[in-house]
Amino acid sequence: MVNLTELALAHWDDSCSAAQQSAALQALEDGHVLLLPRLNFDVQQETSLLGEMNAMAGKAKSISWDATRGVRGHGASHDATLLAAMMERYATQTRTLLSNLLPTYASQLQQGKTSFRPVEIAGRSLSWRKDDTRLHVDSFPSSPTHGRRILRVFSNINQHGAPRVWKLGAPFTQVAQHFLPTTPKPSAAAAALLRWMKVTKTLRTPYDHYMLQLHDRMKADLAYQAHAEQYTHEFAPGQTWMVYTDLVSHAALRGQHAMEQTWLLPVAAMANPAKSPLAILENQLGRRLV
Ligand SMILES: O=C(O)CCC(=O)C(=O)O
Ligand SMILES: [Fe+2]
Repeated sequence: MVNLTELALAHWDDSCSAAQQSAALQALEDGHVLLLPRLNFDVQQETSLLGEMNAMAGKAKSISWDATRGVRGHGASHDATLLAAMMERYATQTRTLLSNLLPTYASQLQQGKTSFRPVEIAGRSLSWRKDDTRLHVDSFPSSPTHGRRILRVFSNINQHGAPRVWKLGAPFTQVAQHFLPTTPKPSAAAAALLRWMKVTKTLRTPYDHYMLQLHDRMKADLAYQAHAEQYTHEFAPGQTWMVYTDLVSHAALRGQHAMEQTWLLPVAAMANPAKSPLAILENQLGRRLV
């Protein structure tokens, strides 16, 4: 059984009932994917980009944008102004959606990167660590979160009817139980060195160490990939979904043309912080991690 919760919102600025708000909050914190099957990200102004980007197949897996650094990862020939406008519109619309749907989070959400994913996933050749067709939980090697949650919003903007096909895997408590016993302990000296060498933007806390280890160990373990509990789900074009990708084991198998917005949330802003990866790992390891 795939853990999916559906809400029938049709516009990014729809107001939400208290019942919808609490259903959304609970679903996300419980590790469900919150599916908004009628919420489409309109790319009419930028359809030219979608065609042009076909030519990029095999290159960067995503083009990213944030307000301070602008567009990154696009080829010189691509229209950075049009790309930036599309990305900024996606960031703004997801912010509006979250403020209506998750009002208790709204003031605490920190905006992360926006990405546009122009390349077909299937057949891409990437190192195992970057290969998102393998089940994993998200952890960013150079951007430690210090325990903050990674909440991501995705929209399938494929114009040719192609679904975005995901796998969803075992609950986080099981993932942690499976991998923690063989995971090496973090080293404060190694973390300081990584910071000094600017490999990480801030100090890699023990929490970030364990999350990165889980990400890597899941992806590297082919027996785990083959035998772990997993379900396939297809997100149709025109659909939007959001999920805590630090908690939910996921993989993206097929699909082309998607938008994604990352939001970070302090654990204290959750309705139930005990459901965070931080609390689950601290509980299993019997120590503080941040
Ligand atoms: O591109 C996607 O659909 C999801 C890929 C993924 O796992 C990720 O971005 O963390
Ligand atoms: Fe991921």
